[in-house]
Amino acid sequence: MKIYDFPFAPNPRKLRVYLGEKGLDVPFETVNLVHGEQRKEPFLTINPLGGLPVLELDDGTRLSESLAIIEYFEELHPDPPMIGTTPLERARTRRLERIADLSVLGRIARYVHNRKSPLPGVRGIPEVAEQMRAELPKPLALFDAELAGQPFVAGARPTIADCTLFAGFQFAQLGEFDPTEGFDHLARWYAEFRERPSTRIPGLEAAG
Ligand SMILES: N[C@@H](CCC(=O)N[C@@H](CS)C(=O)NCC(=O)O)C(=O)O
Repeated sequence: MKIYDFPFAPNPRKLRVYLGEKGLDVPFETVNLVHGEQRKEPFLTINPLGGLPVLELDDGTRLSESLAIIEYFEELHPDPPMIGTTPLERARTRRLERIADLSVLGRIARYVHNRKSPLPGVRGIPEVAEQMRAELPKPLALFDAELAGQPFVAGARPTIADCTLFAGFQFAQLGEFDPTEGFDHLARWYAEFRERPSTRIPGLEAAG
């Protein structure tokens, strides 16, 4: 088993943090997105959509989509639970993870790529960047309110919602802005979460 990965990109990062929290050790094979390796063979045979991460099983089966890969591991390794334990807890965790992905990570990614993309050949549209940035405070306020009364995004322990939100915030560094600015509870959570061993990228001193 291995994971095609580029550790600085948000969707692979989300999966890395998840695996770290679970204590699962899966080998990574780097596909350098900045060099455009995702847009040519052999990677296009691995994932015709040209996106990372991709999980490859020992029998050659391949699975793309970060959340599908996470749910696959979660079903194989339910402890510690990262999507809650009761139907309501699981629904609430998934709700927050979806908001973190679609309304925070996705917008931060579109902001970065439309402002000054690290990917080759991406021509940004400044108006789209500004629109993405303008749409961020509303979901960030939602997470700030959640974190006012609990240590992690979905409650007392880390879940997939923390992994996704963290990956989004890390990518904001490329956009040279701090998404926690003005949100005290989010700032507290981010400062604490980035100290967790799961956020470290081996070979780099700290999460950065
Ligand atoms: N929805 C997919 C998104 C996959 C994706 O687009 N990944 C980005 C990295 S965060 C990528 O590989 N981009 C390369 C490109 O657009 O050329 C997932 O969650 O895995």
